[in-house]
Amino acid sequence: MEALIVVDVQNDFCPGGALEVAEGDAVVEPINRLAEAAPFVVATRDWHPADHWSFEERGGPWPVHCVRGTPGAELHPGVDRSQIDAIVDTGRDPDRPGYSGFEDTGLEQLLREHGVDTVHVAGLALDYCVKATALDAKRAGFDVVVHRDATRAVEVTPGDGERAVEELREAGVDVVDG
Ligand code: VGL
Ligand code: ZN
Repeated sequence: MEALIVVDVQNDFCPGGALEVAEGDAVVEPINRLAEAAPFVVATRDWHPADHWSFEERGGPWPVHCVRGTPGAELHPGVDRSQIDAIVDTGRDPDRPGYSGFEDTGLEQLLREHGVDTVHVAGLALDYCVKATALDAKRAGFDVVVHRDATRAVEVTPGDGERAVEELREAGVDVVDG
C-alpha cells in the first residue's frame, strides 16, 4: 500500500507568504497529479503557536509563519482538497523542533493502520520539513520516495536543496524526478 505525504503546501511558504520559498507554488500541480495516483494522501500543515521557538522574536531562525488558524497557515488554494484523506498538524509545541510530520503527531500509526509500506513525499520545504519527514519515514521502516520536482527548497544557504538530496540518498531514500 502506497501513501503520499504532502508536506506544508501552505500560503506562508508560497510567493507573498511570510516565509516565502522561491517557486513554492510550483509544487501544487505536480502534487495534485501525484495525489490522483495515490490511494492514501496525508497533508501536513506547519501549525505553530504564536510563541514558537523558531520565530525570530524568540531568537529562532525564522520570521513568524504558519501561526495556527491564520490565513498564512491554510493550504495553498490550488491544492485539490478532494484528494486529501487526512490532515496532520505539526510544530504545535512551542519548544520542540517540529520539522518532521512524524514528530508528536501519530502519523506513523495512521500509516500503519492503513497498511502503508511505501511513502511518497513532496511539498515544502525540501531542506527542512520534507527532508525531516522523509528521514523519519525511513527510520520508521517505510520505503521512501521523494519527488524532487514536486518540492522546492528554502536555501538559506545556496546549495541546501542539493545537500538535502545527498543526505536523503545516503539514508536510503529514493529521490526521483517528477
Ligand atoms: C518549514 C521552516 C520553518 C518547512 C517549517 O515546512 O520546511 N521550514 N518551518
Ligand atoms: Zn515552521
